[in-house]
Amino acid sequence: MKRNIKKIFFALLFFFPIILHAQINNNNRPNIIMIFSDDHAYQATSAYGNKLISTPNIDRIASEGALLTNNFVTNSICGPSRATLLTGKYSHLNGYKFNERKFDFNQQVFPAVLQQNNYQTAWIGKLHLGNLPYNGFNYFNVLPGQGVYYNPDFINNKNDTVRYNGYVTDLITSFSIDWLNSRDTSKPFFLVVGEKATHREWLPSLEDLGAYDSIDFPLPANFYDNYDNRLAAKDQDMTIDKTMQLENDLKVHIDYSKNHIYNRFTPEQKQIFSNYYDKISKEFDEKKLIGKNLVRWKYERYLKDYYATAKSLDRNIGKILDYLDKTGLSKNTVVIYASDQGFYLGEHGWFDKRFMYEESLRSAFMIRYPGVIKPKTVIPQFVSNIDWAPTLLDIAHAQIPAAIQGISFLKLLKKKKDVVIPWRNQVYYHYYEYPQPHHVHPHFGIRTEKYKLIYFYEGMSSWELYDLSKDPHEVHNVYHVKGNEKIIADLKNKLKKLIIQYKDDEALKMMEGK
Ligand code: SGN
Ligand code: CA
Repeated sequence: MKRNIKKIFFALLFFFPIILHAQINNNNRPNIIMIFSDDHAYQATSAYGNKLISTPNIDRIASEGALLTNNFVTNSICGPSRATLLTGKYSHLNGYKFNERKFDFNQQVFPAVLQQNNYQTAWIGKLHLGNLPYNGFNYFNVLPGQGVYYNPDFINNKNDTVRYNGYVTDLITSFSIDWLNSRDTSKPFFLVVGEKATHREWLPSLEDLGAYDSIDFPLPANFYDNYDNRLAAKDQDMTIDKTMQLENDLKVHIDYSKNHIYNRFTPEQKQIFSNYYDKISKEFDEKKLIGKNLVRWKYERYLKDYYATAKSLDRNIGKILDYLDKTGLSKNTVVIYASDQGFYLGEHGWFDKRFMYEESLRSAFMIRYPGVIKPKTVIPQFVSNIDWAPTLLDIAHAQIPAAIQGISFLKLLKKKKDVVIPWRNQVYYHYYEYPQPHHVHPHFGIRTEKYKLIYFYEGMSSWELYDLSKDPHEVHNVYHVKGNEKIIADLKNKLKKLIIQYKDDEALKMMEGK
């Protein structure tokens, strides 16, 4: 007995400093939840100033923390944005330039560094990297590919594909909360809640169908853009007018037997869904719209479905925030809301993304970090999605690998008033996927505070210059306007420096050939 007590005493003596050390370490390391949506335009949130709809739960993250008003992506599509999130690198260095490939998880991904720093990590929901996240994640339960909205399949980390009954955003929330409840509480955690919403075909939870039907959404100023002097903009395939489909996108006269999305419905779900969309189809038939009236109707229907899908998303974000409050986790948990890229809500007459124009170049990003970020902080500095990984590592007190191309913006978030922090005032962009889908010609370019210079190189050789201070809607390409030669030379010089800094050899060759 005595010997046992002695043993326990010595064991405690030995382990106590380790336990204490781990405890101190963990106390300094906050939990991190990144709610990462898909195609949710920053201009579709009330946090970023939309007054027609409201996203109270998303807004809560910004008002209790910081809103980043100039957060840009490096390549505005889904998979590449996620690859950049994981690696802190541009597409040409992480190897993921296009959607629908297989992301190489053998390379360094920042959640693996978090794991080395005692974090427990999980990705739940949409991943869309053509691969499973076996490196960097202790747990995953992800949608195959794009996933579907109703009664979706998930692939779990035992590699089983399981179909669940319910709406995708609700399921992702409940799986996330299940994981939080079952996690190892001795460790800090990093959880990505990978949302499918608000991706095309913009399907809300059944309870939100028609949520915005009473609102007439005004057309954006450049809705009827004629794409003058912009070859690539003229040549795209992403207009509400021609590309957006009445059946697949706007659910007019759905052929339920043929459509893989809807043949998962239970009879009850189908009833609710078709009750709503049958009315829309009837209205469509009765109106017999043509020309501008038809386009306008499509635009309205598009936004009504899109915003209703965002409403389901926002409610689910509220559930996560409530869970954190109820469990006392809010105090020591950083919450981020971001989207994988921006999206067009009728600007230039478009939906989708890809172009280096503002609505798709810029994405939502807000972060709440109690006790560290003052409520209602606004960060106007130029931040990029290459900076997300190093910032999260910095928050976790982990070392940032030298190969990461971005820089931590934690110091901007913590900033005291009147302290000037030197920061970049330009960003570099490079988009590749062509011709399908949407026929957007590959391009690279630079955005400064005042200007944007873009070079479209595949299938054409075409430069564009915008003075954003005079032309925020980017409809006047002034590249060939006399008097701009000096501005262009200066921007090309800056662009080339960025290309060299970020080691984009392919772009450098093109710049040197010019
Ligand atoms: C699908 C969509 C496209 C969209 C890409 C990429 N078509 O192909 O409109 O651009 O995904 O989106 S759909 O008819 O199948 O919905 S991304 O967000 O994954 O990059
Ligand atoms: Ca996306």
